[in-house]
Amino acid sequence: MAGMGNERHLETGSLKPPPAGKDVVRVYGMKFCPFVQRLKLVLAAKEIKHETINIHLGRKPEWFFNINPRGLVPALEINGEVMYESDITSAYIDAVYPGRKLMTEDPLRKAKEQILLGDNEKTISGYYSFVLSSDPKQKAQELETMKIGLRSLEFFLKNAGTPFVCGDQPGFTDYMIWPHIERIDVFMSDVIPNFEYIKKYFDNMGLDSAVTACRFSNEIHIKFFHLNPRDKLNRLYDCGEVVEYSFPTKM
Ligand SMILES: N[C@@H](CCC(=O)N[C@@H](CS)C(=O)NCC(=O)O)C(=O)O
Repeated sequence: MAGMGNERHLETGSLKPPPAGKDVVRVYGMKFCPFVQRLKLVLAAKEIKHETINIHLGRKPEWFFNINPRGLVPALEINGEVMYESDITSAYIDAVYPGRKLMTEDPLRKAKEQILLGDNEKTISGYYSFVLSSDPKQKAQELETMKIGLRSLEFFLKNAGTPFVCGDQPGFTDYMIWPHIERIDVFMSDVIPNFEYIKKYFDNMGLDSAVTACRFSNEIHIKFFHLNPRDKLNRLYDCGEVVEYSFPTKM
């Protein structure tokens, strides 16, 4: 969807984009990256205008390592200052920009959400290892790892008694969790219906305007990822609509 940015993915040999204008929020992203999606969800929820420079992760432009030496997206650039890591950049945006405050303020609830995000790492690692493995035994193990994380989310939602992790509206923690839940439903569609509270949560999140703005159809997800899940070089980064930049990208 447009929220993720349809800008062409720049590759090795491309020209470095000119500096962003004063106070312009610039996101270095990749259209299908769930970590970029975290930041985009936060920007969408707070209705913050921004520009996107997409990076081909199989053939990264040389200059990108001067933006993020880790070579990862998302990266955020504002007035020449650069930050990276999806949770850190998202928290920065929430702290500094106007709009709905997304971070939970109550210290106890916030602590519980942070524990949940720790468990969510199991959901993420299990999910990736499951979809990237072709060994049935390993897949079964990874599914179990993923379920440890999902059980923690189920438990949280049941105890909280609220439609979202952050309460009556999706907040920071929801936007950190959602991108992988979206993908689990696409690539492992029989998993979420087994969790009563996560199923309701999934349906509720699907109605949120930030989620809709940053969500791809199952078909587009499958086209991008399943072409060859292990081959970063030949993924269809420019899958779907493509927008060209207003500045030159080639000599
Ligand atoms: N911990 C990072 C992870 C970001 C990440 O893994 N991004 C992937 C794309 S989904 C990436 O940039 N991969 C490039 C690479 O591994 O070379 C964050 O939360 O921002």
